[in-house]
Amino acid sequence: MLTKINHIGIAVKSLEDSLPFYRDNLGMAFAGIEEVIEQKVRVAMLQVGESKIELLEPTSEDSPVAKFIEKNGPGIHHLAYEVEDLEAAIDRLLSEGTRMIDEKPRSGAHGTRIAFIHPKSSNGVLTELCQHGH
Ligand code: CMX
Repeated sequence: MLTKINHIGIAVKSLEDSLPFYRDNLGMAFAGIEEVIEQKVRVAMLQVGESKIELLEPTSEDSPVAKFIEKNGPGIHHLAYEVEDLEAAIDRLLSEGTRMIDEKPRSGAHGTRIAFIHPKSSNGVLTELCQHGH
């Protein structure tokens, strides 16, 4: 069902303040900043081999990322796996009793379609499934 790790999401208070460490000190290839309105975040993507690091800055106080930072401080927020068929993956997980945050695909960064699994069903790790294209 899963083909690879697409990205690891890291919650940050400010992209401008946190980006230089990843881009300049760690030397990751910076692939640009994008706002994902539906998720209330601004996202900076950095490429590492075939995977990415996604820095997430909340754009409003009711963003899930704002809530996360308030509770835990900045840090690893979620893990995202790539799938070939998102609807099929959601259906299979639901039929097996997995608690999905998204029972239908939503829009993610860079033209992906995404669905989150609730951390209560994935051992405390917020887990995203993503598929390229629409
Ligand atoms: N990782 C692990 N656990 C998390 C978590 C995270 N990122 N965020 C919340 N939780 C846990 C909390 O610790 C809490 O656990 P306890 O009940 O044991 O205390 C529980 O989930 C409920 O958390 P909450 O603070 O009350 O927050 P909500 O229930 O309002 O929301 C969640 C939690 C995961 C459902 C919500 O954040 C969500 O829908 N996330 C998916 C969307 C998202 O995160 N978007 C941003 C990224 C977008 C992108 O990458 O494009």
